[in-house]
This record gives sequence, C-alpha cells and structure tokens, in this order.
Amino acid sequence: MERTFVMLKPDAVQRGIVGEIISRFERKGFKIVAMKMLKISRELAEKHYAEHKGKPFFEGLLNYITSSPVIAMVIEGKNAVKVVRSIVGATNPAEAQPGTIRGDYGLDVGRNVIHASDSLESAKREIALFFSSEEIYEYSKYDENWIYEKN
Ligand code: IDP
Ligand code: MG
Repeated sequence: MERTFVMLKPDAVQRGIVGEIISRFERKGFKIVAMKMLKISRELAEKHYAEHKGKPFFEGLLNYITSSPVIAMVIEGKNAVKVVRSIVGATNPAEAQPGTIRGDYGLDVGRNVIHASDSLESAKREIALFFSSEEIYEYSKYDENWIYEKN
C-alpha cells in the first residue's frame, strides 16, 4: 500500500466543493488516514513548493496557497501516488480531461483546486511537512475485502 499527500487548495474551500472532491477519493476505494484544516504559513508554503523557487509563478503561488485555509490529507491505497494524480488531472485545468478533478472544477492554472504528490519520494517529504506520525491513523476499513482481491 502507498500513501500520498493531497491538499484541497484555498479555492476548493472557498467554493464549497471540498465534500465533492473528498467523495471522489472515497468512492474510488482509497482510505483517508489523516486529515486537517490549516492556514499555511509562508514558511511552510516555501518548503512545500521549494522546487518551484525562482519560477515566474512562485510569488503568486505562495500568495494563493497562504490566502485562506486548506484541507490537508494523507490518502492510502494501492498505487495511491499514480492513481490519485490521474484522478486529479493535468496541472492546467484548461487542459485537464473532463472527469478529472481539475478538468471538472477549474479554468486557470493559478487556481487549480487541488495538490497531489507527484512521486513516492515527494509524498514522503510532503506528508512529513504537514503531519506528525500521531496524526496519521492505521486502521482497517470494513470494505477492504471488497476493494482488493487480496490484503
Ligand atoms: P502540479 O500541482 O500538477 O504538480 P507543478 O508543476 O508542480 O504542478 O506546479 C505546482 C503548482 O504551481 C500548480 O499546481 C499550480 O498551482 C502552480 N502553477 C504551476 N504552473 C503555473 C503557472 O504557469 N502559472 C500559475 N501557477 C502555476
Ligand atoms: Mg508538483
């Protein structure tokens, strides 16, 4: 099983679509093992998006992500990193396939509703930035034998 980091960005909270978005991951069969609302500090935003430092959109990205609370989550399941990224869709919502979250809920690359880790290494790094180990829950879910052929 893999874990990945997902964040519903300020626009998702402001637009009142966090429930719909979380439902998509639940319906797919993923297990939410951590979740909280927080207002991201500039320091945390800079760490989270360190790879983009120096790019023309970096300042705007920091302002956007720190502007209002977000919902941070850890999502667990088979091939979670890759499958969650495919549910999220392409970075630019104008190019994201309909049926993906960004394809269904956005129009502007600077307001693309959701973040998801792009690799297992990023997932580990991002989960550790946002959650302590006590905030991540290991539990069995009653439907697991119906989601997976073998556990
Ligand atoms: P990702 O979120 O799909 O992994 P990245 O290339 O890692 O995409 O970019 C991180 C975030 O930076 C994007 O989700 C988006 O919010 C923002 N971003 C990326 N490119 C642009 C841009 O050209 N203009 C404005 N914001 C951008
Ligand atoms: Mg990225």
